[in-house]
Amino acid sequence: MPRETIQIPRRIESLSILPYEGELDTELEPKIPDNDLRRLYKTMLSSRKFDERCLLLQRIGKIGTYGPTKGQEAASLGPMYAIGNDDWFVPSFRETAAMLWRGWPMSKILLWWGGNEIGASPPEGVNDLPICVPVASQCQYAMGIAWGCKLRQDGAVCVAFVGDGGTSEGDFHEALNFAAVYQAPLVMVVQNNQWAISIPRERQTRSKTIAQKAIAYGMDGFQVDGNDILAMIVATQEAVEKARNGGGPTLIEAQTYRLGMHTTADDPTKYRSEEEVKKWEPRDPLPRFRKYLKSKKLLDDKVEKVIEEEIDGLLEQAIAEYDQYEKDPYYMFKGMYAEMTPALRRQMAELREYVEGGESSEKPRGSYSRVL
Ligand SMILES: Cc1ncc(C[n+]2csc(CCOP(=O)(O)OP(=O)(O)O)c2C)c(N)n1
Ligand SMILES: [Mg+2]
Repeated sequence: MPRETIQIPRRIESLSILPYEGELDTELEPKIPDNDLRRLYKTMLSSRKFDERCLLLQRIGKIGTYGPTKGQEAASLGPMYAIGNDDWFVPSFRETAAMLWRGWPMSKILLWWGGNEIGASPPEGVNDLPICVPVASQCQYAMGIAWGCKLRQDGAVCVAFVGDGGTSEGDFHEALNFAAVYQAPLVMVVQNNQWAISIPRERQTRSKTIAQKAIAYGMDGFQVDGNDILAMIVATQEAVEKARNGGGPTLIEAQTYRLGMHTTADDPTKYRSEEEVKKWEPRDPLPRFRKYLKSKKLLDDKVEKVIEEEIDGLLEQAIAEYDQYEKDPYYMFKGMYAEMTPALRRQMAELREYVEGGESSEKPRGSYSRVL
């Protein structure tokens, strides 16, 4: 048998439209109505302001923990513009901007981070799953949903999110392999923010890109500038259209950067350099999009002020709503199953004894802090 190079008929492309320096490539610029551009900007800014506020709320003990999304807003928001309400959105835990676009009230997102199950119930009228923390487990749900859409022939597609760290989990591989075999209408967006807590992208995989992993599954891969909302919209629109027309799944690698800490329990200065953060700051998706809108005369100081005031009002309202809910430290046990298991009952009693027993009581054996 001769020795030959196997030709693999798959595309891996990269895309960036909105520059952080230099000129816009007008040939690649998508035609998006002005009102939609403004709404996208408002959502992105809402997400940023919500993020800043959550950090403060965690510091004063109002929410348990929080995973900031600063710098990653375009990567999750862009794909949402490419789908309709009947399509499915399966998030990981850094998709605040996407959730706001889909109509999740800020108070609900606060409830989730505050440990209240009500924060996991999606708003009416959209096919969304809640925030998912067990890394990459959501890939399996997304694949099942996409396959279900195909079996039901309802024309819906599923857009799911996972992090670069999540790509090392078996769940990610199994979901993509299955989705490709069954040609399920799944668009898997990897938010490659360069870090999985303190593990850099280089130690996550030897592959040059995450997008190229698509080749092994037999699907197309797309490496996109994840801090460029226009590129994220265009890439997802193409993948969604293909999936809707029976062309199967696509893997989109959104190259982005976590400008903040992993969560409020993390200190990133322990493992990454200030120079690296400085390198990514000019690529921040928010000022890039703002500059674009200003160049199109869709934003000026007056409009911006109105938008900012509106968002600030919504934030205050959301926090006031959140404050009205009872904070129950035992909910993590009671809310797990319809009926508590003996182990959960035992753990709850142990915690209650510790909390109510004061200083002298023995510390519970397990860790009761929210692990993220
Ligand atoms: C199955 C599982 N293992 C470990 C964790 C703890 N954990 C939370 S986030 C995280 C890193 C995830 O990195 P990545 O997928 O790149 O997402 P990012 O946090 O960067 O958005 C880990 C290990 C978890 N939540 N779930
Ligand atoms: Mg990551």
